[in-house]
Amino acid sequence: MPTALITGITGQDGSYLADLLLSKGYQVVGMVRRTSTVTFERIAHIQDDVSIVQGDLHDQSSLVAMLEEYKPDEVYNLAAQSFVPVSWSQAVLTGEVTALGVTRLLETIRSVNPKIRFYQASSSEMFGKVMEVPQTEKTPFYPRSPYGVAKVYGHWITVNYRESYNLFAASGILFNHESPRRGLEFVTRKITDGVARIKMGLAKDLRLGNLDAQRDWGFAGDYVEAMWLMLQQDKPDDFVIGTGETHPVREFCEVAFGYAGLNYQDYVVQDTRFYRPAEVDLLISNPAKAARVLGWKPKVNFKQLAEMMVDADLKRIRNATI
Ligand code: NAP
Ligand code: G4F
Repeated sequence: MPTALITGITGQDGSYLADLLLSKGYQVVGMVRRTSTVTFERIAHIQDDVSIVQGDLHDQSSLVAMLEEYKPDEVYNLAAQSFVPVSWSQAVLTGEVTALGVTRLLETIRSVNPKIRFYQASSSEMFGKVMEVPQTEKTPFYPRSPYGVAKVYGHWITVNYRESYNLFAASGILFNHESPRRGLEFVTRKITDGVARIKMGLAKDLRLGNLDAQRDWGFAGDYVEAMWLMLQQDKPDDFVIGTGETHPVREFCEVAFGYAGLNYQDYVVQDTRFYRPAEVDLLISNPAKAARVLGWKPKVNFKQLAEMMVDADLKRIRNATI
């Protein structure tokens, strides 16, 4: 039975990846950082099936101890400070975790067991002010936030350790992916949570920032499959993962509110507090390489994704108000 270690198992992607790996018969080890309250909401349903280990991407010795004790065959590095706006207010922390954290983990793999297969969670935010439409594995990077800059570092250090030390280190350049487990501060979930609150009479409006930004949104459950596929190949490589479609935030509002029988224009208020110092205006992937080499294709489309998230938030808020 192979063993996989997931950093960031308590996050959106970590929880879906753990579900997937357990279904494939893996022994799953999840690294969690010490917090004063429990953050296991997304993995509550599998808590008895995974091994939880304390560790932090800031702390090299915790990473060494973890790899020595659990001896994973695969390591998925999903942990990060992942919220773009916070990367301006906590730029150094973002660099420490999201950029240098990758080097700490790669150094640990190199010294403890260089045969470990490593996945790095890279991001379409690296394309930022896009140099090409659509974006492929060859599109140059132009990050627009400290988060994007940190992810560029994480990507290149992964490539560099692959080339310098012959590690099996793959980088997945994933476009935005969402789900009912998405953090409430990200725009899609903020919208579907807002729709549910307004529908249930708990809120009167929803304050958002730039409605014209366009994103290539897919379903997180589909994207973790691509992560796993990358580590099953004969050789490590980089892959763009997305749907190949782009939609403005405004359209996500239209679909999500419309599904609940509401008109978004009656409720959405634009608030400059949610604008960013530098915006990423347009992201759209060309996932042809993933289709060709990995045989990967997304299964959930834009409308199904928005509706799935509205359904889940309506159910959650109804249950909470009973
Ligand atoms: P998420 O929900 O924000 O989860 C982030 C995870 O990282 C959480 O488990 C968090 O732990 C953990 N973490 C943060 N700082 C840490 C530290 N210092 N040490 C150890 N763990 C730490 O993010 P996600 O959406 O699942 O994304 C997973 C990864 O993919 C991230 O690296 C993100 O940057 C990247 N990515 C995401 C997308 C997307 O659209 N979702 C697209 C491209 C790339 P707590 O639970 O304790 O906070
Ligand atoms: O949902 P968002 O916060 O996601 P963003 O910035 O695209 O980053 C996410 O996707 C990346 C992949 O491309 C990941 F690497 C990253 O970790 C994260 O998961 O914002 C999407 C868009 C932005 O253009 C933002 O300006 O929505 C716009 N927006 C408009 N109003 C808003 C809001 N974003 C948020 N969070 N909150 C708003 O009120």
